[in-house]
Amino acid sequence: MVRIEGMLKANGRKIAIVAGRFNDLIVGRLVEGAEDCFLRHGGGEEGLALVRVPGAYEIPLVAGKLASSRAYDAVLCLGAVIRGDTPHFDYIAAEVSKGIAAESLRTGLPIVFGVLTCDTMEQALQRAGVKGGNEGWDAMLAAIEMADLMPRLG
Ligand code: INI
Repeated sequence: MVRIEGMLKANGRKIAIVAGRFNDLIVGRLVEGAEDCFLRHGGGEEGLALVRVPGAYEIPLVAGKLASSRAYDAVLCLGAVIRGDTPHFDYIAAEVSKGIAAESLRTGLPIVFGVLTCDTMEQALQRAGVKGGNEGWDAMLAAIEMADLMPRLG
């Protein structure tokens, strides 16, 4: 049996981060976690690009454009959608998740989903590394693995 898997090495890799400005208290921490993960896995500062967009809803369009450019090995999407008193949350959460998946399949490039969808700000803070793990760090790890895996598939 041939086993094919991606290594967690970011040396020489180019990854674009697309991050929403909405809920920046959370998203800023996700960006910090993602950058830290990339550097700790051998990536260089010159290998990272950060594109800010107004909110999570705008992420898929920009992620798709970056993926189409073929200038990056992967695109990492970071955002935070937090439930309010109206159904707004459901529309944005559905569109951003569907949109990111669609752009990744359309372009054939890994576009990783690092968008938090939480009921409360407290849940979001916990997932942004205030108490424990940082989802931005975890999502970057997935991006590094996928960036290494894709060229191995031929
Ligand atoms: N954008 C987010 O990233 N998170 C949210 O929680 C959010 N809420 O709740 O409204 C949000 N709204 C903005 C949206 O993403 C767009 O930027 C806006 O609708 C303009 O298209």
